[in-house]
Amino acid sequence: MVQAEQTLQEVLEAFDFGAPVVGAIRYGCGHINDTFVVHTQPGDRCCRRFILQRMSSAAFKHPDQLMENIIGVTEFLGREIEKHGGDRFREAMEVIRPKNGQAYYTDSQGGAWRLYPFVEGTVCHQAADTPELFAASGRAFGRFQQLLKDYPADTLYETIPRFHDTEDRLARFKAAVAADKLGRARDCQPEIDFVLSREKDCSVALDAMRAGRLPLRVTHNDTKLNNVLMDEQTGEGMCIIDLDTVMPGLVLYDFGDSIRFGANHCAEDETDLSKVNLDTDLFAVYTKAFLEGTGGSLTDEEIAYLPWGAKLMTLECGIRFLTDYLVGDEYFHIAREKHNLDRCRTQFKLVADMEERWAELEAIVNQYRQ
Ligand code: ADP
Ligand code: GN1
Ligand code: MG
Repeated sequence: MVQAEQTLQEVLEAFDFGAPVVGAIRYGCGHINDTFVVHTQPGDRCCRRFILQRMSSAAFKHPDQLMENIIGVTEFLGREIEKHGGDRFREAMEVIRPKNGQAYYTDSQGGAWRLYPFVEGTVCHQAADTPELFAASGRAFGRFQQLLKDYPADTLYETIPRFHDTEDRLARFKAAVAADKLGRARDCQPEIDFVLSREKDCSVALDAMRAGRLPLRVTHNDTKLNNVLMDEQTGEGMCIIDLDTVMPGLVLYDFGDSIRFGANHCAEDETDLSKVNLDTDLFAVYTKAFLEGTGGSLTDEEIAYLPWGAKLMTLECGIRFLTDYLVGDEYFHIAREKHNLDRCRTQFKLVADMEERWAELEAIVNQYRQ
């Protein structure tokens, strides 16, 4: 048996699935964790599925703190959902502990693994194929924000320090360009210049926060469309997943990251940039739905900064992809050469589109202010 298979076997034995395991295979399109779906066969009943994940050691240095956050947040969400008459086992994640009773299992190679029930009857979309779907994700992320509004933010660990600190992302990018350890900077001078000419933008949200104009809240921080499971029957947002980055943050991070990923009709790694365009109708649909989901709880300043959320999350993500390309693809999973550079280019094309249509974005946000 090769090492990877041996490790997987060891991990499967560390959990009690309540029935014989019939297989475990790679699953999903996440860029960070290694995700497997585990199939079990409980006697004469239907196959039960689980999501088994090896948490990324490149991204998360303290899996113990990460899991403490996730257990705290999922239990809190479960209680809130029950209070509102919902089904906590479909609308919130639930951590299944390994046999040793810890929050996760550490394998003999040092990998940290966690287990969740597979939320059945749901679909995970990679693109906003219809406005209704995108609106549903907006309501779900807005509601998520609402549900966590009384969560004690000071008990949350910062699982990735300075995650959406765009100034810090810029500084790390500059260091990667200066070091250029793989000689890759020559492939991407236009992209490097794109970032350098937007240096001031990187401080806009942080300046507003430091000036006390934008409050810290508990935010998800990774609100891609594929981090919400949609109900197969109703098409509504069912369960928010990928809670690794739930931390104190600005609401514009959650709004902006959804726009970055979803308000267009292309894959994040599309190589034909003529297909990469911001869809302002989708921007409008999401803005309306997200604001509805937050239940009128945002301040006027927060709402005014939403277009900046979209631009900054897109610029920052492009900077992160480009930095990872320059340092040798250490963080984001890649499937081909220059994958991170391709991803960076789609993000910068979207930023340029947003800049061109800035007045339109502001007008849309104004229209949906409550
Ligand atoms: P990553 O951080 O790598 O993106 P995710 O936690 O988002 O990892 O999981 C990757 C994919 O696995 C998701 O996009 C989704 O398709 C699927 N997934 C994760 N958790 C569940 C779950 N509890 N039920 C069903 N599918 C899930
Ligand atoms: C990662 O984990 P996943 O695939 O949902 C990343 C996000 C990026 C995104 C780009 C923990 O999201 O910050 O915006 O890729 N998550 C982490 O697709 O770094
Ligand atoms: Mg994910």
